[in-house]
Amino acid sequence: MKFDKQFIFGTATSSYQIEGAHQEGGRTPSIWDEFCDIPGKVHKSHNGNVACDHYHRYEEDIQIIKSLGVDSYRFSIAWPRIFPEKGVYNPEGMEFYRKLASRLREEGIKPAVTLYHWDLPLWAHKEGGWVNRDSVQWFLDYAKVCFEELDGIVDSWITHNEPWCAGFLGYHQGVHAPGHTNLDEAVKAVHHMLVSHGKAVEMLKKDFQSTTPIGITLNLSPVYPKTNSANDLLAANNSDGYSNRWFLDPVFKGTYPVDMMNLFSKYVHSYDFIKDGDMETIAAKCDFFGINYYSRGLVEFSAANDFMTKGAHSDYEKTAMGWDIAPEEFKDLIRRLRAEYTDLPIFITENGAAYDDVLQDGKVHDQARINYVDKHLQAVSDLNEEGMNIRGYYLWSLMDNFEWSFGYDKRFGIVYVDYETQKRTLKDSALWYTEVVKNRGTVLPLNA
Ligand code: PNW
Repeated sequence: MKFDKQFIFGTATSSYQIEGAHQEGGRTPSIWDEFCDIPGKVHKSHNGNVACDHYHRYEEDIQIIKSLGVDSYRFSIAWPRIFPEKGVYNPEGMEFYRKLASRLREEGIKPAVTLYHWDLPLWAHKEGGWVNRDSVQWFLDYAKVCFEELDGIVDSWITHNEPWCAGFLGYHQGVHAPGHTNLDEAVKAVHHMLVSHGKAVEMLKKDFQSTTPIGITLNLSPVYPKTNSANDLLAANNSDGYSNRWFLDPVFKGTYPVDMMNLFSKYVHSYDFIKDGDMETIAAKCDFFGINYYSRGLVEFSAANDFMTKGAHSDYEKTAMGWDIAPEEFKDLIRRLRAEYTDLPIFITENGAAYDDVLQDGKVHDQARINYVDKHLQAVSDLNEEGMNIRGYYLWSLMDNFEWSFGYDKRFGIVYVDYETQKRTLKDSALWYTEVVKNRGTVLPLNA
């Protein structure tokens, strides 16, 4: 694999997953703080109260990022640090991100900043959260102060991370905060997230006259039918509609997919939450497109489910999440995006794998993670040879962290975190990634 000098190598994290300091600097709870307290929702009732204590250890963490030699670091801002109460701006919360972004820049690392990585302030949730259309304005108020205070020291903005997870896992499947199971709510929540995305893009460009690149990150998973039966093909089409097209179509074509609107209408009573001009807003032109890729879907028809189709068993090798390792399908996905949706520069804003890592004698031999990342980077390199214009790759994650409903049970980091002592240890994958970045792709054998 080979990458040119301009290619951006990075690592990624998000606020709730690493920061801790849940009651410091004026922060109030988010929906995740509350969700973690609901019995049975999060593995062993883990929460983000301390997490990786990054809020206090960010200087040390920046030194680790620097030692990796990466070009960029992707992190997210915790909205409840910025607006702890409705309409109340908290400059102390902003100070943390100003210090973080400035220190990164001093070390030559480009900050790529996500505004919404799922930690909705609890005050907003109490007023209906994303289901309430007012959430669009709340988000814009929040985005505005972030742009005012940080545009200029941030290298790129990402409005939303994975509205599929925030919307469908949160309001439809109930496995993420706020834990609701109502499709009618979920499509409204998604719609308001997407409108807030489009309006934030317009604000940065028109009101701020800023040239900082801005985009959105979607998690996409190409879906395949278990067999070529008509039923399985239908199941795959519907699952693709639920996971991918419900987001890609509005963002790039300014429409929701009609087949899915019809399917959803069993649960969605009316679409009149879509106001005049909304679809044009959602399709506001961005500067890049962010993709988080982990795995493919393999589905089979089940009479009980029309679009949340049944995951089929596959004989693919899997990560500790049980997710198929599927780099070829990643290539299919990118080729399809180029053919059907967009020529925008693409950034892989997340890719990585969880494994059951063991720390022994100060080392973690995570060859399986190296293999995973190696295969996917090879795919990126191949895709660029085909002219697919992928401009960067952010490995998820910089360090082990709070993996949402799996708590601290699943480790995605290339840096191992001992949650008792907060000691960080570079895994073999971190040492390997450092070499890849340094050599712009040439893989050296690792004498681990
Ligand atoms: C992403 N799924 O989440 C998030 O952006 C990260 O915060 C997270 O830690 C990472 O991937 C690893 O999971 C996802 O169920 C969560 O398909 C769930 C799914 C996909 C992505």
